[in-house]
Amino acid sequence: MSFHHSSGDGLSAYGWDAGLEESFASHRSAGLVPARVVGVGRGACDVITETGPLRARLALPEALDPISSPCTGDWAALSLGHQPEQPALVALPARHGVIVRSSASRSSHGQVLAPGAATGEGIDVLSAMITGAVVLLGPSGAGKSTLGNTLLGTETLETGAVRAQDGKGRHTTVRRLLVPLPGGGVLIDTPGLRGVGLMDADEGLQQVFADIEELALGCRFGDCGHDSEPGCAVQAAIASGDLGERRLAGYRKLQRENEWATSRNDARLRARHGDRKKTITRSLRETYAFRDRQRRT
Ligand SMILES: Nc1nc2c(ncn2[C@@H]2O[C@H](COP(=O)(O)OP(=O)(O)OP(=O)(O)O)[C@@H](O)[C@H]2O)c(=O)[nH]1
Ligand SMILES: [Mg+2]
Repeated sequence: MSFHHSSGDGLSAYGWDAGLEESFASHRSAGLVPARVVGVGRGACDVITETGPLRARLALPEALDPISSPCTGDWAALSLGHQPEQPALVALPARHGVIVRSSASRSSHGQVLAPGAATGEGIDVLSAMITGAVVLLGPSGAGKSTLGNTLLGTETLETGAVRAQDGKGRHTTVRRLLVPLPGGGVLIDTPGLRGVGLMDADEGLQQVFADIEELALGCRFGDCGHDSEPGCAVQAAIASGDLGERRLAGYRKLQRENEWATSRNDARLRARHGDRKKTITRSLRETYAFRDRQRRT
């Protein structure tokens, strides 16, 4: 088996093309091979290479911005190494068309265009419209995976019935998954977020930094600040090299931003409440003044 193909044969189904090959030239000459990230786990990710699927460990430079951590759908440069060395993901070529963070929380509901995902109605039109990558976004139970399966023509993606009492989803899809579409292009199924905006970012935080949230379960204290508390599993992971310090810094930054957004929202609610009180007081004052005038006359 040779890893040195001149073009990404097995990768074309995943979107590899001449343009990408061209931009990969410097990585090629450095002995790296292209791969597409199809799933991300702790410290490793599932990738598709020209010669098939592989599990690669992450060997990205610490200097990288935390947002540059590999995500499902990313193109990556892989160092295959020598057996028994595990292939390593060493660089992430520039992303195109990335949504870093959306604040359109109010309009995010029902963004999944599901023209009868279960019945297949309108699917041919939708399929014909898809080029490149399509990402299924929306709340749990919206039918993202069902629509994905319809587009794929297979039952690849796991789906789950909504809860009987309130019709909400059960978070069936737990991680992002990339699969090639039969008519070209790729599809990324995602776990359902309750909201995509900052106001509801708690859950997003849990998903983007699932590794840290998972580590935090092992901390001695439930409210561990991952600073200098004894028995902190997050600091232990940093000490052992399992977790990068920059990733924790990125997590903290987003967490602070989220707390700020939440408190701002609370302040706005309090202010609105205050306004109402002012209005009531003013109208009461006017009522008393009116009565006083009535008495005097
Ligand atoms: N009747 C009908 N049911 C649908 C449709 N799309 C999805 N469902 C049902 O809704 C339920 C949830 O669908 P999923 O595809 O698992 O939803 P999801 O958005 O992937 O949910 P998460 O993975 O939890 O984020 C399943 O029982 C589906 O069969 C549809 O177009 N019509
Ligand atoms: Mg799903």
